[in-house]
Amino acid sequence: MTYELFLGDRSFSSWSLRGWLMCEGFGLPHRDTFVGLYSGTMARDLAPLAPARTVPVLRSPSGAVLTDSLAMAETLAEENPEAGLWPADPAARGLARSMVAEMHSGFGALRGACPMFLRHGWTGFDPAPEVIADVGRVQALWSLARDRHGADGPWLFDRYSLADVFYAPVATRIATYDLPVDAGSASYVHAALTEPNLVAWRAAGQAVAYHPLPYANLPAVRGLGTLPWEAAVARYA
Ligand SMILES: N[C@@H](CCC(=O)N[C@@H](CS)C(=O)NCC(=O)O)C(=O)O
Repeated sequence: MTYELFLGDRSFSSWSLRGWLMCEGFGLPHRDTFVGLYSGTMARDLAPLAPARTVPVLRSPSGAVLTDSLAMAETLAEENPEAGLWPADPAARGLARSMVAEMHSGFGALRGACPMFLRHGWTGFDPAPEVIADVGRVQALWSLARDRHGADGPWLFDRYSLADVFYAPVATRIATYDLPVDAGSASYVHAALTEPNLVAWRAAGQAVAYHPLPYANLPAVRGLGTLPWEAAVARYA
């Protein structure tokens, strides 16, 4: 029983990272195919998976084709009840589902101003008030989950769950752009960035050469300094 996973890019595609972590993070066998997210061939590459338009896409051994990360997450949880993708406790599961849904549909300011960027950290980024507000809401959700359900470990709930999958790219954005967070959130960011699957995903992406480097010319990052990735992560240790 092997899932087929269609992904875009390891360094810049936050939704691809989520799609991969929701398989890899729970030991679900998957075969990965990278489509031409930046080469112009994506529509052609995804044509056999209609109505897929974006990455990630998942083809289940059941034959179902899932074209959105939330649908993928729910289908993987439904088809693998023993894998523990959602927290077991109903109250925790309800909060995890709410947080995942809010991530999927929200945080537009943070996502717009701070694209996921796993090559290196930036220095001197000046977040707009709307970005600060989004980070404030993220921190409120993280501390609520951790206070109620995750106090004994590093994750949002008692065990690594889909909530951690969906917030992993947010943790990378906080570290890359050096966004100010409280101590509890900083330690969660550090746990998310040093999680072995995320480390492996990022490392594999470093081998890819880009001409030009996507997102490096965004107005928001023009004129900023750069910092090695490890130093950016260490800012949250
Ligand atoms: N709602 C979708 C969003 C997926 C998405 O926007 N993926 C980006 C890559 S990170 C993409 O495929 N962009 C190409 C495009 O929009 O044409 C999901 O949750 O899977």
